[in-house]
Amino acid sequence: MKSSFSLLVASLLLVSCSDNRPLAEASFDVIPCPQTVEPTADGGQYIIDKNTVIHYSPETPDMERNAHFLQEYAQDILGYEIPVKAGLGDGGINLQLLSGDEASEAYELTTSATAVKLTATAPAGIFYGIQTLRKALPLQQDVRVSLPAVHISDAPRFGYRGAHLDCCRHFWPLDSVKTYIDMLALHNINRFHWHLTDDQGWRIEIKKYPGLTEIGSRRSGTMIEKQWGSNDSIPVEGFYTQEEAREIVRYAAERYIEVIPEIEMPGHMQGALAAYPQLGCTGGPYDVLTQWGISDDVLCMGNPDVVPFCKDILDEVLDIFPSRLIHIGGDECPKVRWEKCPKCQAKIKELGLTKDTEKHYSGWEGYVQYTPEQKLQSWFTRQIDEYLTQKGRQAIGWDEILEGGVSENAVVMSWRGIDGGIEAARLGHDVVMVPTSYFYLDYCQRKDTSHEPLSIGGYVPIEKVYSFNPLPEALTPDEQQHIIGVQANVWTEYIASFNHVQYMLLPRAAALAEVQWSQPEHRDYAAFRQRLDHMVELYQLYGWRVSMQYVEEPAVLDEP
Ligand code: TNX
Repeated sequence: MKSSFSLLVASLLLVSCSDNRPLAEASFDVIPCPQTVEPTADGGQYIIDKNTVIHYSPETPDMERNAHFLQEYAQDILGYEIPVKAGLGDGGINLQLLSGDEASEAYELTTSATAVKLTATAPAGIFYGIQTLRKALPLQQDVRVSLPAVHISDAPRFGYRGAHLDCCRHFWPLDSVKTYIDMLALHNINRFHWHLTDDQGWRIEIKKYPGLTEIGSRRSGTMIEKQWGSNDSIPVEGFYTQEEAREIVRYAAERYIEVIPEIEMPGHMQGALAAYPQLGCTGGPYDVLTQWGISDDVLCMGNPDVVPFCKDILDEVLDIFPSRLIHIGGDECPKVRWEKCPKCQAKIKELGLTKDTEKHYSGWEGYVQYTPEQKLQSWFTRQIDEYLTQKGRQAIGWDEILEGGVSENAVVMSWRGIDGGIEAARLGHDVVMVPTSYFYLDYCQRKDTSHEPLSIGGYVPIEKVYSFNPLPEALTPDEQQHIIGVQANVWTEYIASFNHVQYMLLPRAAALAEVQWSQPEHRDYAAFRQRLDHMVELYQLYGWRVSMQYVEEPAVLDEP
C-alpha cells in the first residue's frame, strides 16, 4: 500500500515537471537583422518549457526590469508566465551584465541545450538582446519553444536611431504616446523626437508663461481635408503637464529611449504668439492656426524680450528633459515680417548684417547668397545654441539652421533631402538624416491612393525607406563619421486618429530599423521581406494597425 502510494506521488511529481505541450520552433530571422548569427557546434537547442526560469544578475533595478520585460513579452506571445529569479543560475535564461563599456548597446546571445546566455556591458544591450529573443519566439500560445543553437553577436550601426511624433497638429493623449514608445522599443529605436510646439498648438506646460497652454494649446477648429479657408469648427486642445512629460521621459528611459523635446523657434510659433502677441512683429492679434502650412508670423528679432522668453522656456524644458540634445526647430521661418519690421531692420543695422557675396547651401533653393534676414535668424539661433552649450546641452535643428551661417555647436537634422546633411558634415557638424523622400511617414505608401486615407501626399513605400543609404558617397570617410544616425518623422496634419498613426508607422518602421541598426552587407529587401511577415504578425498580436502595401502593392522603385 505504502509503496504504491509513493509511486503515485512520484508519478504526479514527474507529470508536474514534464511538459507535454507541443513544441514550436523559434527563429532568429528577426528585424533588425543582427550582425552575426552563427549556429553553434554542439547543435543543442534550448527548450523553453514550464521549468524555465529567467535569471538576472547583478540585482540592479535596470536588470530586474529587463527580466520582467522578457517575462511580459513571453506572456504576451506564449500565453504563460516564465518565473523571474534574482541571481544567475546554472541553466535557464540568464541575463548577465558584464563589466566594460557602459555606453555600449551591444549584446551576445548564446543558446545551448541547458541554457540561454545573454550578456552585455550595459543594461541597454541586455534590452536589445531581449528584443531579439522576443522577436524570435513563435507566435503560438501554450507551446514549448525550441530555440536553435546559435551564437549571436550584435551591435547597432548608428548611435542615433530616431522616430518623431507631431503632437501639435493633432494631440495624442499620454497612453498613445506610451504606445508609440512601445512601438519604437520593438524596433530598437533609442531616440523619441517629441514635437511639442507649432503654429496649430503649443503642447507643453511652461509655468512662467501659463498663456502658452491656456491659450496656445487651443484652436477653434481645423480646416476640412485640403480645403484651404474651411474650418470644421470643432475645437482641438490638449497639452502635457510637466509631470506628464516627466512620466514620458521615465517611461521611455525604462525602454532605453531618450526623449528629445522640440521647441520650435523662431518660426512655427503662432501658438505662442496667440498668447503673447507682443512678441510678434505686428503685435497681433494672432489666433492659434486652424489651417495647415507655414505662418508668416514668427518671433520678432528686434524685440529685446524675445531671446529671454526663449531662454526662460528652455530653462523649464531642460529641467524636464535630461537629453543632451534639445531640438530648437529653426525650419520654415518666413522672412516677410522681418523685411518690413522697423525693429528687425534696426537690429540688422545694429549687427551690421549684409547680403553675402558668396553662395551657400539653402535647401530647396540650391545655392544662394544669404540675405541679411537669413543672417538675422542665424544670429538668433547662435544665442540659443550658446545658451544650451553653457547649460551642458547641445542644440539640434532642422537644416535651415545652416542658412546665414550655422552656429558652432549645433547638430543638423537634414530633412530637405540629404544636401543639408552633406554640407553640415563638411563643416564638421554632426548630422541626423531625415530626408522627406525616404523618412516622411506622413507621406503616402501607395501610388493608388483610392483606398488610402487622405494624406499630405508624396510617395514613400516601405521599399523606399529600406533603400536609403545613410552615408553619402560624396563624403570622405572622416566626414561620414559625422552622420550619427537616421530618423523617421510622423507629422500629423492629415492624421487625426492614433490608429492612423500606427498605420503610417507600421510596417515602415521595420525598414527604418534595419537602416538604423543593421550592417549594410545584410541589407537585402527580399530577405527583409521574408522576415517581415513574422514582424507584422507580432504587430497584430499587439492590436496595432498595419499597412498591407508591402503585400498588396509592392513598389517598383525608380533608379535613384
Ligand atoms: C515640413 S519637416 C515641416 C512640418 C510639416 C511637414 C509635413 C519640417 C522641419 N517642417 O512642419 O508638418 O513638412 O510633411
